[in-house]
Amino acid sequence: PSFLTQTYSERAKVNDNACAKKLLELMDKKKTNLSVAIDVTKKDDIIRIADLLGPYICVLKTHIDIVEDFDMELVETLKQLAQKHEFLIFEDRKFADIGNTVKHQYEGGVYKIASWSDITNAHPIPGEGIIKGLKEVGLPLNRALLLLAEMSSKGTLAKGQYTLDTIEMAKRNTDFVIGFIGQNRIYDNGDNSQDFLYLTPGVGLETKGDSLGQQYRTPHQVIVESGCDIIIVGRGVYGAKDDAEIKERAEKYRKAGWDAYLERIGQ
Ligand code: BMP
Repeated sequence: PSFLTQTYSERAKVNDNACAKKLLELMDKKKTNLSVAIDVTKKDDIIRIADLLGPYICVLKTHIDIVEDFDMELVETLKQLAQKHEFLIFEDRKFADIGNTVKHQYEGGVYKIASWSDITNAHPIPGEGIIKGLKEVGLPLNRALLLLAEMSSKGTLAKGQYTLDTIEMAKRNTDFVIGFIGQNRIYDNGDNSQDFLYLTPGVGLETKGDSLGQQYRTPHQVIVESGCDIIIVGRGVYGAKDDAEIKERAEKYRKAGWDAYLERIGQ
């Protein structure tokens, strides 16, 4: 059967990537396919929101280079919160350089991403060397990679043959690549040979987009119509007026995403 109609826990059993397995298991346990993008710029705000949202999310998505007062204590705290609430950390770094350069960017520099982020992502634009470089750092640490197969923004060049070639690249690197950032479940051969996870940003219930090209779809469109697995919501959640409303919004998106998943698997 297609992975589309299987439960997250069934898929966890047959996925032999430790990181993907853990993710599918905790999604099933916590009943959530919601990832929140905490795109705020102060350390204390990230920590406060992460602790607040922990119970509602399966993945905490960061943009670590927008944090004004970054220090390693921030990522240590996020790691502790990830343990406390059982979620994975995904640094949305969008690597896009040659293998040798991304290796350094992933392992070292100011942020030492590989030391704290379970999942990161890369553009396939440089060719397969980018995966090989990241893999040298990430695999020994049991990290995993997502490839950007499509984007949510208006006019994206990631489409058509580019997207199909991205999927082929992933199929050749299944020891490290666990899935995609994308808008549609493009590859599902239905024969259980390889289960890729689809994480989808550009999700909003209230608006259709922003003034800078972002385009939003609903959790139902993403999970049921497009067959993706995890909804990524940023401003739709953290852009609330206070903590109580942030929580309310997280629960609203969690429920919408989970109900859509139940509909898809026919439960
Ligand atoms: P928001 O829901 O506030 O629009 O945020 C979306 C988040 O997802 C941002 O962190 C953005 O960098 C990321 N993102 C996206 O919007 N579209 C993509 O195609 C890929 C992304 O990583």
